[in-house]
Amino acid sequence: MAATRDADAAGQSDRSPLTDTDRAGLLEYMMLMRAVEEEGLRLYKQGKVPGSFYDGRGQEAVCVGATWALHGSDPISSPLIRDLGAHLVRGTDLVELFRHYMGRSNTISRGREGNVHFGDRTKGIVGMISMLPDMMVVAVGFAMAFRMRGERRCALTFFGDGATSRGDWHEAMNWAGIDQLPVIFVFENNQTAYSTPTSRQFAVDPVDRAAGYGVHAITIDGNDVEAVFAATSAARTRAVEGGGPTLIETQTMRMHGHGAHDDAGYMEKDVLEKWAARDPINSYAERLRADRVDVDAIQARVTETVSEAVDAAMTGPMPEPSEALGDVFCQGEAEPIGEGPTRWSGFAQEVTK
Ligand SMILES: Cc1ncc(C[n+]2csc(CCOP(=O)(O)OP(=O)(O)O)c2C)c(N)n1
Repeated sequence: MAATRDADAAGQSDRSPLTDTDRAGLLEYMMLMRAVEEEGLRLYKQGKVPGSFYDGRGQEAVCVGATWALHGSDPISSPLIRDLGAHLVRGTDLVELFRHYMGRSNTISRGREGNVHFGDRTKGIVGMISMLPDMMVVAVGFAMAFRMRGERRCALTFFGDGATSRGDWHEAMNWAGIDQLPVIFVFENNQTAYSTPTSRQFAVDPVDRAAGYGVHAITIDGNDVEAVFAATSAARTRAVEGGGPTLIETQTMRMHGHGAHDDAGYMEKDVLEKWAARDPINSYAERLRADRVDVDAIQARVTETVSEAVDAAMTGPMPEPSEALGDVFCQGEAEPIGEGPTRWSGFAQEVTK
């Protein structure tokens, strides 16, 4: 299977199924991700967020566009530290999220961590673990289960360029290719793994490597949310119809340091300026403005929502040290993933069984 770098091969065309409501939604969720992360960084600088803070500035189009194209029953394993938008599209509560950042107890992780390593089974999201890219293999496992049970579902996983040199990456690709499983690999090529540029990471582009595993692969503009939506939507159709896995390389740029503790002094200024001019939110806002969408109203709503959530989050209590060792192991049967009333964009409305 030859790799293709042609976006049309991903099923993109002028006949986008996106409605005006979807377009406004895509912009709103990208804006929401940025506003939440800007607040998170502010709270971190005020000493209210322990540890560090990680954001995905400049990469909002990837996680928002990809998640928009999934059905609510399609699990994501797992959104990474640049992929907050996937959680937001699936309906993560903002007050809980800010409490989580601040390590408060009545929240998703009950104060055990303040990072973007959380998951929520009820939303079909498996939390990430730090060892990258272990969760890629978990996504392939989901896809295998769907195949065995005859379910029309597909799994999606995100990974960065840094992950492509690890063994798990190759194992996941190989397994998905051999069994032609319903899985989507979203490759967030943000040009650097911490301070290591891609030129020092691989001699052969992972998109070209994919062909060696029997995985269909394409490259798209990761700063164009509609391109990400279209590529993921086509990959999902292909997956649930038995066409096998797809790797989507999204070309984008990490506009901040690795985390709040990293000033990214190793990045070249002119490169960042070039990418700043292609900011995914600004460019999409401009495009929608030309279509008479009230972008300012969307931004105002986002700013107000986030500000209210931060105020409400301040009241949460801190966790009791005596509870630290609870919930380490699963008691009884694990709950099913994403089989409840998960929120999703409304796309991919197919019967799942
Ligand atoms: C196996 C493993 N080695 C090292 C790390 C530490 N680490 C966390 S994020 C990161 C950089 C990952 O780069 P990339 O996958 O390109 O994602 P990006 O941070 O650029 O979004 C590293 C080295 C890790 N989490 N797992």
